[in-house]
Amino acid sequence: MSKEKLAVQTYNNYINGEWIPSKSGKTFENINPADTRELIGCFQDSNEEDVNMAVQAAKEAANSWRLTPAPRRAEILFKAGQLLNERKEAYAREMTREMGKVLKETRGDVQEAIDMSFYMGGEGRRLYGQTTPAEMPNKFAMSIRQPVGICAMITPWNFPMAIPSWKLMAALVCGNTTVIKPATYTPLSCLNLVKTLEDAGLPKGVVNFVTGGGREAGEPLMKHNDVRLISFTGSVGVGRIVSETAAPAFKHCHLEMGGKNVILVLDDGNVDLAVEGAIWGGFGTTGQRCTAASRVVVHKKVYKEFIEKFAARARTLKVGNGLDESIEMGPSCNEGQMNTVLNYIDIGKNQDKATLLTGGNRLTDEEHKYGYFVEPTIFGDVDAKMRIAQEEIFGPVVSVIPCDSLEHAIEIGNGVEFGLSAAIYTQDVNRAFTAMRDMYTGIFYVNSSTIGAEVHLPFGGTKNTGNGHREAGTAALDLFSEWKSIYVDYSGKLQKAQIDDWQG
Ligand code: UN1
Repeated sequence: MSKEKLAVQTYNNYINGEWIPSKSGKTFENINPADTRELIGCFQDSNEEDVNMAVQAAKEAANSWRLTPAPRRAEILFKAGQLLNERKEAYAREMTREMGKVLKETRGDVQEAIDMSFYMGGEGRRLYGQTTPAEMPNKFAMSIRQPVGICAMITPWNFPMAIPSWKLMAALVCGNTTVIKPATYTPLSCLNLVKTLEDAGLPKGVVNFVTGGGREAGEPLMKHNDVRLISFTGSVGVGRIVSETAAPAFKHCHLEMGGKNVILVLDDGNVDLAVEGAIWGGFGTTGQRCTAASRVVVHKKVYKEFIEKFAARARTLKVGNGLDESIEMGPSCNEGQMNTVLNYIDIGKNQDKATLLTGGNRLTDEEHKYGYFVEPTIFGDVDAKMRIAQEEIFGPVVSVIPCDSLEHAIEIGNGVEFGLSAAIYTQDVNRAFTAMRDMYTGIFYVNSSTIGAEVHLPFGGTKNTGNGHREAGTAALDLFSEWKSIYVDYSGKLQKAQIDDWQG
């Protein structure tokens, strides 16, 4: 495929309904990780002053947005969903160019934003609370959702439109105003989402978009006194900083962090299906999903068959520029990430001393030398305690660990610091239900890979993956709204709960 060239463009922040440059006067470059000679565009290197303006705009818009009926707010989300659908192909291509994942997957990323727009649009006519009996006569009791306030969002580069949509759509339908700061590697996809909301008729100030570094823009955003909620998706290290930053003012804090997800393949599992699941979970999105299957625990009876087929299939994967429809795996998203991956491969070989079954190298031939490409890599005979089996790599590296039984598989599966997603391949319903119950994760699949969560179910995980919250599904409404319990006494007298006998 011929290389697509865009005239280099400078993109602005979106504050109070205006596309404006940063007060810093500085920009940063967004580069194509499949071909670093290609500049996608320049984005604003924002600072505290820009952040303050964005939060101020969100503050000024808060009251009228809060008072806009939720079904009316939702109409804008529906419209945005329609527009995203019309623009899907163009946005997917831009996303492949800035992030690297293949077109099929960037179309999926935009689709996830479309799904979330419609799903949360539907919530505009629900946002259910409870009505419930009161304990005294002539008294009415109910609970309603109210917005939290100004929500700050800090989003990652691996799902550059889907994850911003999870946060924005839920926050908006609940009546919050927002400031979003996307990852510096993929600002264009988030900008496209914000632009779509603008085109769908979102009033000024309701969503504000600021690009820039974590220290210069992210930190002042999180620390701002007027921000009530911080929603962050990213690494455990940064998540801890976010959590500590939120704590002194008791800001709501939602953290979605790493994973070391596992596929369990039992001796009665369909091995060919499990191989396909491991390929998709391990190498889809170049292994750069929080939900990626970076460990496969395989019963000894089928271990040999599994690793042979798995490695053989991995060797056939076509690695390259994701804009080419025949490519199955793109590059690492940036140089730092690629170096992390290469470092873990080195650890696997030289420190852990696992068996390298396939891959292990950066691709440096003519086709790949300008990108951050690493071969699909599989380690076999991995011990569950090795670093490659414990630490999140976020790249195309899978560890295969032998096991003796279902119980052993579950023990290995749970033996990591994270708890996002797990899967089992078995034909035995008893074993499937046992694993479903005993795997301590937020997501679980039977006879399917660890990736592929749908927007209407809760998304998130246990242990170091999160801090107890979930996004997507109705769980996201609990994140982006506060409960208010309301008692209406129409008895015309003072009735005292817990004190009065109901007969008065
Ligand atoms: C992520 O990996 O950060 O379930 C999000 C999935 C996608 C979302 C992944 N729908 O793999």
